[in-house]
Amino acid sequence: MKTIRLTAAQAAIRYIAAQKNEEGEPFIAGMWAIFGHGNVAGLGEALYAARETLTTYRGHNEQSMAHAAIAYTKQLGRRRAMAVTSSIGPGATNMVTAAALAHVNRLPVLLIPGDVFANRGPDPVLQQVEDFGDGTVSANDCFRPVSRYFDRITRPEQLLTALPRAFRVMTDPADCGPVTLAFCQDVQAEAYDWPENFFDERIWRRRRPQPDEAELADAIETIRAASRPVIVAGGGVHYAGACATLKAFAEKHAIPVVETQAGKSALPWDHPFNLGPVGVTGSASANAVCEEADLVIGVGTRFQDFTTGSWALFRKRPGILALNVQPHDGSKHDAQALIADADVGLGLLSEGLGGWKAQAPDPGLKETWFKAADAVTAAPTVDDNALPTDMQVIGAVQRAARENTVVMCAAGTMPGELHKLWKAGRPGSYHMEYGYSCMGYEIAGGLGIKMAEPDRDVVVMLGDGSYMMMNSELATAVSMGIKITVVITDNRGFGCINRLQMGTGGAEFNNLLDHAHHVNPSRIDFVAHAASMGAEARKAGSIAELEAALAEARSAKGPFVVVIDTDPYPSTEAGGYWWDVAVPEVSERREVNTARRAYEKALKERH
Ligand SMILES: Cc1ncc(C[n+]2csc(CCOP(=O)(O)OP(=O)(O)O)c2C)c(N)n1
Ligand SMILES: [Mg+2]
Repeated sequence: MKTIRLTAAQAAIRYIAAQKNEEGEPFIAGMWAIFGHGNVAGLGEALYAARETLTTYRGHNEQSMAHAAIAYTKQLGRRRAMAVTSSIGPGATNMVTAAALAHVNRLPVLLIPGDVFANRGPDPVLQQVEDFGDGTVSANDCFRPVSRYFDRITRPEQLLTALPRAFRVMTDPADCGPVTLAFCQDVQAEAYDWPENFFDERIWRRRRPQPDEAELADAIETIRAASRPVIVAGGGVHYAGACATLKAFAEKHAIPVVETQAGKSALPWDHPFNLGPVGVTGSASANAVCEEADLVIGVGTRFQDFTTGSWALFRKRPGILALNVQPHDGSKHDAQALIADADVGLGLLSEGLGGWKAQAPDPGLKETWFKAADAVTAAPTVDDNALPTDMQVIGAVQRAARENTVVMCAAGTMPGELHKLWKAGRPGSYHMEYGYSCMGYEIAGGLGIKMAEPDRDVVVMLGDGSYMMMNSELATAVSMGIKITVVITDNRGFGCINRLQMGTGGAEFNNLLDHAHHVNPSRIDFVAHAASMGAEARKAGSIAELEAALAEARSAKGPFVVVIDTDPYPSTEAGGYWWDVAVPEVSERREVNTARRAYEKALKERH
């Protein structure tokens, strides 16, 4: 056997660069890195040597670098992914939140935190977490519950099995998620004689699991027996590339489709069978169809509480049929499972159903919904001096959007409002991280989306809270010459949580900056802040000025930030659904007691 002598870090990078997707592209499109103790000497040297085959990108925070990596793969429907390396200790634990985000959203990312010395010679090293009773624990053990595959590389030759395992997990549609290879720093630098064929190019095909015959037959029978079925389209529709098949399926069998946050844009907003967003942040049209359905056909959905109205939406106990590639998701809430790739599954179901058709949805439902939605997104009249609402901001962004625009967000007021109100034209035009709904995903995520699809216009929508939590990759976008448009709605605090607090009977407390402990009133200048990182930045004093700024953003070369003050109180009243948020059973506040009574009533109705 021919061998080649390389350090473990050099071998890892060489192997990573040789892994291709079925389109022949490198599966790992690049490595985000912040070096420090534990990765600069080993991995740093290897990445430098391999810079022509695997690009290294430098960010400003390990968590947000990983957000960029995760947004990249989400936007590409998991066809490609990115890697992120950190130092040991704080650099590593900074990535734990991002690992959880990828885990919840079933998105592949390769995390390579440095780890303590395997030989333990210099222990304890700088940043080493010392467990008094367990010599095998390091800070990286925090990654275990939030990785689909976790390994600690304590000998070079472990990579011979660990790396193929890592790629198997990242490219498997059912198991897909974050992989953490905690890489001991002495091992990174250690040389080994590697079999040369370990570095041969390898193609990782996307597996498209076929359904079990009996499960398929049962599913066809279940659908045939239904008279008012509804399809809940989740993120799996996008990841399976099943949008066109879903559209054909809905049309042929006259079954209405409703969309989750991850599923939105599977069907164009104005398609007659797209009844709109479902659940807590859903449209009245979609939720009305779900309430009356006798069969819910979940396609690629995790049935998260925002989708099911904490299951209250299905209180009439319709049958649940779950077409999912992952048995865990396909069996939730006693669902009848059809375990298969969404595209394959829908195709076979359609074949089996032949000419069978359900009753087409009432077009009046959508008409009524859009009347309500259009009213809240319309530009304010000229003599309206009130602060703009977030819904009016969405209207302005929508009017400025083009066919290739991607709107994105993760947390705050915007996800719910965008789910309800955004009119998504084509698959991939709506990018919402609402699995982990992680504040701070937005700017770095926008960067990742633009790296994935450079021809798209990327509009990042976020609140002042999310911006303050994590904004430094704006400077990365500036230095990489990456153009994204960032719209900051400044309502001076955590508006959506303030409303939730009020809705559960709470006093306005610790959410808006005015209601938080302070000596001086907040006077954050977001325009100056963004400009200080090199972005072009504007303040819009009105919706009309926002529209003008968005027009200006078109010709910007790099990131363009628009800040607009909005009213923290209003949200779209139309549509929506109950969400289970536990209200205190005893309280001195009358409002809490009232909210508790309403809560108990809602719980009774659900059960
Ligand atoms: C990392 C993280 N911390 C806390 C939360 C809980 N949370 C959700 S939205 C929100 C407030 C968001 O404020 P902002 O971005 O200003 O949006 P707004 O609701 O004011 O429009 C908070 C604290 C979260 N989702 N993520
Ligand atoms: Mg805010």
